[in-house]
Amino acid sequence: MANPVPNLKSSWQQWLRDIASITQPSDVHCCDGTLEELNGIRERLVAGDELLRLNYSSFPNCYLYRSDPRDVARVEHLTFICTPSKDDAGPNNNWMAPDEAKSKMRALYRGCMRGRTMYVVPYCMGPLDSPYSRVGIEITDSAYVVLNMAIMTRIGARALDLIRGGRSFVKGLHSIGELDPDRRFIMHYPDSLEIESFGSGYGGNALLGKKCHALRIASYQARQEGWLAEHMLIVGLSSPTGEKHFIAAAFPSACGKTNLAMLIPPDSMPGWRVETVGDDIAWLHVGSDGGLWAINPEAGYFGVVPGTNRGTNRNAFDMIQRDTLFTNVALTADNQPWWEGRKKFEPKFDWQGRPYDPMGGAAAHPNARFTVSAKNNPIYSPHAEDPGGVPISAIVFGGRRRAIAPLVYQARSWAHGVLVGAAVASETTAAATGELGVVRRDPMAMKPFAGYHFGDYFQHWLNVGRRLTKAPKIFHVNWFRQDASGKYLWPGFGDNLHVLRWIVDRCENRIDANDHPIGWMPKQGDLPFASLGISSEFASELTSVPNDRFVAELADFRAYLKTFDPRVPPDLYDQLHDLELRAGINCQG
Ligand code: GTP
Ligand code: SPV
Ligand code: MN
Repeated sequence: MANPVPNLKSSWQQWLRDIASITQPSDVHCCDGTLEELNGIRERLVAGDELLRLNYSSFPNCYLYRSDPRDVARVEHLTFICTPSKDDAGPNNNWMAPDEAKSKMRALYRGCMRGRTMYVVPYCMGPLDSPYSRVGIEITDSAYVVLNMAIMTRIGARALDLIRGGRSFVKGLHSIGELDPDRRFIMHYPDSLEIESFGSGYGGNALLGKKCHALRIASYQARQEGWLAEHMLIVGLSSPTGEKHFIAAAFPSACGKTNLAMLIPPDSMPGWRVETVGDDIAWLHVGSDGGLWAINPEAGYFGVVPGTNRGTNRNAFDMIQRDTLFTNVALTADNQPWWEGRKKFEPKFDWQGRPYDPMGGAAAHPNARFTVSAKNNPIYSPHAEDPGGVPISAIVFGGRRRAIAPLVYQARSWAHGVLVGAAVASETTAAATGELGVVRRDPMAMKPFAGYHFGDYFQHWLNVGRRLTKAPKIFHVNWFRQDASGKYLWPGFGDNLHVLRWIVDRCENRIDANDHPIGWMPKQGDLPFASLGISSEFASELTSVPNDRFVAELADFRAYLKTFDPRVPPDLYDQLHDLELRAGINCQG
């Protein structure tokens, strides 16, 4: 680096002064993260009718926030990676030259906090004492964002101490602006560790520690430094004999990470125990033992509310009965939160606060969310706070595919697993604005979150694999296969533990599998389809891949991969070629 080493001890204060002089807030509040401080912020929002206190006897310490109806999901088309070279951002990202982005944002930020408080939120991603943790400061004019950051990350004095001690930190600047979708941008400058977000107060657009820092900026740093920042849950499983495994799984947004991370073992698997390390993001490092070790950089959950109930996920349902900030759910007549899939009661007001009209669509927004501390999770793993992380036995990729991907299969090797991850595709969900239910390619569930060129990213995955002498095994799952009428073939939720058990048995080399062109598939009898009431017709559909669809899928994937040339690793093409040969395809495009 040509730049002289800045005086880090004071650089953060100079930065605050610079931002305040541009944005012109009426006052500045540095958050220390105490309970009294957060209660005060919350009370002011309640007094100003920006936050609604929910029914205290059924939902103690729970609140409802209603977003601007034009601001209810991530906006991928307005999200940019601003590297000096466009090529480095890759075709998987929107790109803008750093200077152009900076001046565009400067114009938006000028005077944007007039009459508002500028909150300064120092935060730490990961346990405060972990060598893998990273720090940042988010400046924001949204008190709602502060309340969320206080749950989702470790904010306050201890994070600031790390920055004062000289740690490099990510500078995040956020303003809700006027919430105008036409004046909204989320910019990332990975080289200078900066994030600039304007015009949205929602989730991944505004809680800058989450997708912006812990995935886009962190993935860029991770490539330079030899680790991985991934859109993955981390879950621990203990068998009745006491054997323990941790699994990391990458599924696209709203495709089941939180649910798998908090799974309740089905009655048919007595003695099994599940613990949650993380539900959305994993930072993975090669350990001195040659294994892969994971920490969860977050401290809370920003989870999808609709569909959560005692039957699907009792842990999540219990967890959000107290101390929870709800966003865009509906309301019952007695001020309880209500959502589609909540079995009891009925909505009186929809997520926009209008009288609920049963003919007028969903009462809760399909991307309604809960924000809650991980400490509320009845199965929060004590290992989630381990500074060195947890050892990963298996990596699982998955997506929402109604017709093609089987319930589960295993990759033949790490390199084949990287191909399996690169080939993930999924039907789009309400987590991002845009058309719903259309299949799109989403490698490693990182399409919206990789901070650099996917060709380089695939190469980086291969490189990390070469350093692993005890590499996790790699798998692919699909809970969302449907019959012709749209009914799910697999019960999902708690019963997904049967599939995880097969995965663990494969990791331990305890069971054989069928050699299928796509990878290793379960042998008949190794998954309890009949006892789950699944017909043999459905069972065979769940464990098969129709060859014509597979051939078409491979052609589509090859064309997609080509869009990342010339940076696609030759080894990945070799893997694809081998797969095509196994599938009986004799082509090279
Ligand atoms: P993000 O927070 O957006 O990253 O989402 P996520 O991957 O954590 O997804 P989540 O677990 O919140 O699930 C999203 C939706 O999928 C919810 O409506 C769930 O009810 C549904 N879902 C989760 N697991 C399963 C499953 O095993 N089967 C079926 N059919 N639906 C599921
Ligand atoms: C996702 O969309 O993957 C989420 C929600 O986890 S958000 O925080 O908005 O990114
Ligand atoms: Mn997510």
